[in-house]
Amino acid sequence: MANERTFSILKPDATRRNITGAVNAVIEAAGLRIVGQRRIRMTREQAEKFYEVHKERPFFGELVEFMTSGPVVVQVLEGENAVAKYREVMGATNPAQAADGTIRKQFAESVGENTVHGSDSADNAKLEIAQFFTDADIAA
Ligand code: DAT
Ligand code: MG
Repeated sequence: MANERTFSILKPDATRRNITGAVNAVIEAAGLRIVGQRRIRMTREQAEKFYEVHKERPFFGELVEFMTSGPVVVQVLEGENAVAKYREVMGATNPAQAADGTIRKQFAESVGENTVHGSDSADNAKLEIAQFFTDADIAA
């Protein structure tokens, strides 16, 4: 698989605890390059749209509340197999099930407040990147 891009979010639990640099160190140590990065406050509309696929799930309201509860850092990551690689570096959704060395194992507080988002497919990565970045915001 050639060079690829994925979309990442450092969630409000990461900005609240001032660990965005520590998380970025794990990302970079894994060989992923941060080619776009911006710190924003997500609006309710942005969060609802971003997680639309989960809107029927019982945790949807909680998820939108959390994602709008503080600043987030949106990122474009680039590297070999970036989508799958970042999912591996993040670890399982539930930090209790995440493998040693993963971001969620090291830093996440709960399944709801799990420090990072990463795209689950190359197609979704393109859609998610386009929701938050223009080409001018990305420098590879
Ligand atoms: P992932 O973020 O690993 O792709 P997902 O797409 O299934 O996981 O869910 C999106 C987010 O929704 C997840 O990061 C945290 C929240 N979430 C998922 N399952 C949950 C649950 N059982 N209880 C509370 N929040 C949950
Ligand atoms: Mg997901």
